[in-house]
Amino acid sequence: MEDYLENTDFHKIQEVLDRSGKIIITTHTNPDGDAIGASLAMYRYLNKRGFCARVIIPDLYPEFLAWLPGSREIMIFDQDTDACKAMIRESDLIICVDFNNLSRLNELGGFIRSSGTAKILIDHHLYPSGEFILKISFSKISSTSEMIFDFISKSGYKHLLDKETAECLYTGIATDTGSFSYACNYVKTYLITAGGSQTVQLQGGRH
Ligand SMILES: [Mn+2]
Repeated sequence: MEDYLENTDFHKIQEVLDRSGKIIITTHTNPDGDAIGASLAMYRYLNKRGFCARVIIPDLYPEFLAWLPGSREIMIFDQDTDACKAMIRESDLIICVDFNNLSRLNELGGFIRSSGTAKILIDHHLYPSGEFILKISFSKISSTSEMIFDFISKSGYKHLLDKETAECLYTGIATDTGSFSYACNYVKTYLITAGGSQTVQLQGGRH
């Protein structure tokens, strides 16, 4: 697979991150395994790097995702609206994962849109909206979770990928590929999910 991150705002996002402290990660309503897996993996990564990151989502995730490491620390906008709003007001940066338009977040999307905080996108759906100042948008990939793996690796922090982060990413990739039945035509997807962060080459070939 091409190093698609070079064709995105990847490097500019590194600069914005370096100037940020409090970071919100968010995803779409009725979140699936990729939405929650990608959010929690990013959450673990950023906190390990010393940022103060929180995940805020519009509504509750399904119970079968409650086992994912960090799920209990997710803030639910529907249930805890005032605290979520305060967090967003205080944040320096909002990272939007696994959706392409803030309208997918209902009331939370409206609040984020009207907030002055910079919004960046990491997502694999076509036709991202213009609401994000910087974007990593790439549709020829299994999942946002695979993109988060690539993002962390290319940032030079692959060593921060622990077992819990791998569980989040695996869940996301397995969800969006129907347990590896579609959208997974590249060897790299399998290498990542085989768990060998040491064995993964960023340049995988088609199988
Ligand atoms: Mn997805």
